[in-house]
Amino acid sequence: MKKIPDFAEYYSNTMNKTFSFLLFLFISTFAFAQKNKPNIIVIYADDLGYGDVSAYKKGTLSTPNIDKLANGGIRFTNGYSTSATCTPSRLALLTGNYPWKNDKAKVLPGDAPLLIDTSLITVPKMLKKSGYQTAVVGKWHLGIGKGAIDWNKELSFSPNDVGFDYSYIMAATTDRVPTVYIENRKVVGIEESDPIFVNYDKNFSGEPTALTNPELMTRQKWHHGHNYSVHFGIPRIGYQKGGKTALWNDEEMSDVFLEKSLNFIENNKKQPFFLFYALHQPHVPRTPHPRFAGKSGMGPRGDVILEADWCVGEILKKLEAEGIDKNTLIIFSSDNGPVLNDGYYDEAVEKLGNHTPAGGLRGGKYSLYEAGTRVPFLAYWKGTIKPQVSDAMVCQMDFLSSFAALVGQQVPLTDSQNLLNAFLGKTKKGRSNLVIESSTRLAFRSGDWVMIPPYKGAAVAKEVNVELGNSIDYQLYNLKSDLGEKNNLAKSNPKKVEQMVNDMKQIVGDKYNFNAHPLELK
Ligand code: NG6
Ligand code: CA
Repeated sequence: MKKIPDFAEYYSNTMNKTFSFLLFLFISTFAFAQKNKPNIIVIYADDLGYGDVSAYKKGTLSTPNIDKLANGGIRFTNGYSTSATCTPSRLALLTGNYPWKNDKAKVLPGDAPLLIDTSLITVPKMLKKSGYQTAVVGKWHLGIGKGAIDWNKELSFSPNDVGFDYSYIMAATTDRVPTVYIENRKVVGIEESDPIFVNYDKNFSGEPTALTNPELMTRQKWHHGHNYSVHFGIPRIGYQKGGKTALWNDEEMSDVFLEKSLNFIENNKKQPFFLFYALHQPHVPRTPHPRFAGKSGMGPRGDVILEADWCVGEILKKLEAEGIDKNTLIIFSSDNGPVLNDGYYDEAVEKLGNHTPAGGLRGGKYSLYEAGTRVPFLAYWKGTIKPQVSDAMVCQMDFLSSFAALVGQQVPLTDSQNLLNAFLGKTKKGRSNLVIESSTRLAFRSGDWVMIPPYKGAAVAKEVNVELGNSIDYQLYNLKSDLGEKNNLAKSNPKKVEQMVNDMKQIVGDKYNFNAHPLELK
């Protein structure tokens, strides 16, 4: 006869089962949540070339921490920014739209208004809908405010208005005024008794510049441009006056941005977070902390790359120490390709030695050739992404749709493609094509081919000494057999040119007069 359990036994059995079930539910929900809502960190270097990362090109510069991401995750060999300069690439990364659709998406001055329409979806806005805490730390360069800015008051139209819960940024670049940090909506350290003023057209009367007082340039001298106000012994672009208590120390910048990033991770480790860690290296002026000065043997450019690499290592250490390394997707990339002389005498050219920042690609920053936009591109997620090299064509513009797919959000139609499976290493299939941009000139990458339409202008940028991609002839290269873009096949394969022009027109629309030769903006 079946024993009838007494109440205590019945109760304890049922409770055990209920408890086990709840425990199972809790663990699986937690595991599900972790898989579907990992922390996401985008580490975004400024002007770092395809060959500057040793995992891409073993050379004279060693980047062991970035290599950890490359060797423990996916190293994309066809990873692109949309543009060969900063502002447009960042716009595309955050909004998922081709930047050349916005006529104002050019390298912005430090007092430019916010470029992102606050009604648009952005990566952080989308992630917030899935419960993420979001932050941007580092270089912004997407504008602030919406007209004349009073830097001494609360700033409107800051990163906090386009989806970031927290921001600690520089407004534009290290070589542009104002040379101050901005935390959320306030200039850090500004005092009422010494307000700061900024002007890009006209100097403030009686204020020194690099031209009137060259002796102020104790740390670096300008080579081209960069001859306006001088701060920290370095001449900049634009005029500024006052704000002495708020002005940054360039050599400490790397540590400041790292510390803010580590604090954000620390404060948000118990919930999903998105951190856009926008490194300022190796953009000019290159000012390594004394800990790194002289360490690369390549002058400041090499030194600040080592400094940036060290920062990546500190982020990895922190994630491990907090026990969230297996729950964090890290993407590492760069906003555009490399440049050596970008306006200062800093020995980047003289001390380069055998190092090849472009890693065998043609051109560099500002270029329509591959080195302008094909950049280091890594995806790392310990325990989830299997180490591999992927030749899938991926673009930073694809983060919006791909991250949305990861966290289960719907996003409006943009130019961003859902390449989540490529970013997780589950497929080597990426985009079939991509329009790349440099200073309002466009080129078209499709499959293994790239077609550069004819453009007016210098073949080589005079001061920076980079091949821009301008030619009066169409250019066509097969990147599979000719990665260095040495053999122009346009004349021998006019059918391919025609097909690519037609495909490009489908995307670009009537922005260009394709009947003009060279091409003209309409
Ligand atoms: C150029 C600057 C260059 C750099 C670049 C923007 C001069 C002569 N050159 O105009 O130094 O600041 O703009 O770089 O001023 S980016 O990476 O932010 O796009
Ligand atoms: Ca840049």
